[in-house]
Amino acid sequence: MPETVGFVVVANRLPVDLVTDDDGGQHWQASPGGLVSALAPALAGQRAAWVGWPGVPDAAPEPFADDTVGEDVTLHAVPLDADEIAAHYEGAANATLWPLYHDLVVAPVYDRDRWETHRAVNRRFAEAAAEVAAPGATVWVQDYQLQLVPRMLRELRPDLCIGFFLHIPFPPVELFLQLPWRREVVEGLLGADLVGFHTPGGAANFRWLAQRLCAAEVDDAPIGLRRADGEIRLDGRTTRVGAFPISIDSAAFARRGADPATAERARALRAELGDPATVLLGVDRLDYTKGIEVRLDAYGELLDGGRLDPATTVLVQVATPSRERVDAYRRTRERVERTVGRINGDHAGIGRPAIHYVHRSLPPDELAALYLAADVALVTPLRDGMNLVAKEFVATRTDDSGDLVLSEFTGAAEELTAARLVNPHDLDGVAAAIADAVAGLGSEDSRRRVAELAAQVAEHDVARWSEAFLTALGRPPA
Ligand code: ADQ
Repeated sequence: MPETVGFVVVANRLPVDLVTDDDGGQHWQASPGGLVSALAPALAGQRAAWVGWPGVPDAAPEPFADDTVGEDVTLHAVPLDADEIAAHYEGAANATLWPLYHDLVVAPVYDRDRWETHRAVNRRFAEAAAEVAAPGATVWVQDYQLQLVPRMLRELRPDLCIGFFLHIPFPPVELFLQLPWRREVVEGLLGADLVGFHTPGGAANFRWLAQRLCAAEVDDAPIGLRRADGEIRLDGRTTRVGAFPISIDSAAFARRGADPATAERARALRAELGDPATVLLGVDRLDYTKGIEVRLDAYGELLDGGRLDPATTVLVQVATPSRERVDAYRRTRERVERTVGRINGDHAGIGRPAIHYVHRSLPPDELAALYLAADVALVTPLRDGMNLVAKEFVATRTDDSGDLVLSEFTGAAEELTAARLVNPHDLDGVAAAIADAVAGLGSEDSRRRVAELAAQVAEHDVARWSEAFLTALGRPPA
């Protein structure tokens, strides 16, 4: 039996992935995504466990520790075989729930066999968590891949204090009702003591569904949570529901931004780009929800119409490879790359692209230098739970320069109201916002707004997010 601990994180992925080298050897490497930095403050200074999948088929190492999260956190691998990865991760999670929760940007696939496997995998995660949690422990379950875990875990271990946080949007009720397993998901989440969303709208949708699908009793009265939304009572238990907008380690980004080495690298990057007057920047996982094509099309139209000059303006689009085995992602990549090719074909000079497209992940220092080198960040998702790139961009810039074009359909837009907010479905509006941002660079208005954005992110950092959630959950202090 593994040693039990008082605080357990359950997430689809471990903080490290098992990577196979060219010579057949294997090593652990920090896994992609921001969950490690989001949970680091909550994990610090206590014995804890992290239950998750190691990122490759059939890996089943004994519990171990890794520097990524420190030696006090034991990592417990949940093994998945290739069929389970296809049915649960690529299927139910990323071909069903992901598009359903992101406004049906592509059509969700409703496949009964895949859901069956999804359920079995959720049970395996619940069993692994039940095994490492000490009596009365706090267990924090993360995200859309594991929505069935809270109830399964509650049945195994009624003594636990269970929290759940959804990192993606919780959809409008009309869309959610399409899901053949809608009641199972709502009941799954209601196994938690506290369910957190990025926005009050997500929490409100969930409460409505609990009432309608499970005949739960719902109480609107504020209950003392920060931006609380209420309580749901079902079968003699109470689940609290609230909005907890996630953030970043704002001070770490500001420190990197203020580091002379970052400024030096930013100058070098601009020089490598040909010292253009204006640098526009997009940074995303290559995902159809991120609206990469929206900003490319808007930029293309601005060049076509002569409103931006390709001789003095460049767009840098960094797109991390993501979910490349899922069809819709392969098609998105093809479309993005075709559009980049077309715009460069129409507008690039020899050796002087209008768009620099980078299809890989960048190390943190390089990303910070890009945030500094750019003038205007373009964050145009069709739907996004929060969007950390918008926050990272403003946190890195410590001199109030630059501007942020931000989709209204991100969680971030509810907090970063001083950004240039756009409807990503309105191409004219997006193009106008980009043109206005470029024309207004250095103006009193843009400096005031960027200062306001930076102050918002500095104050509401990720430590505050986890603290607010765990306090509302009632976790005993570490
Ligand atoms: P994601 O959809 O992955 O997260 P986002 O919030 O933007 O989206 O986070 C992406 C992270 O990856 C950022 O920290 C960014 O710096 C990093 N990143 C992106 N491209 C990169 C690149 N090329 N190189 C290096 N790093 C790169 C999900 C939800 C979001 C929610 C987060 C957190 O979809 O809405 O904000 O979880 O809850």
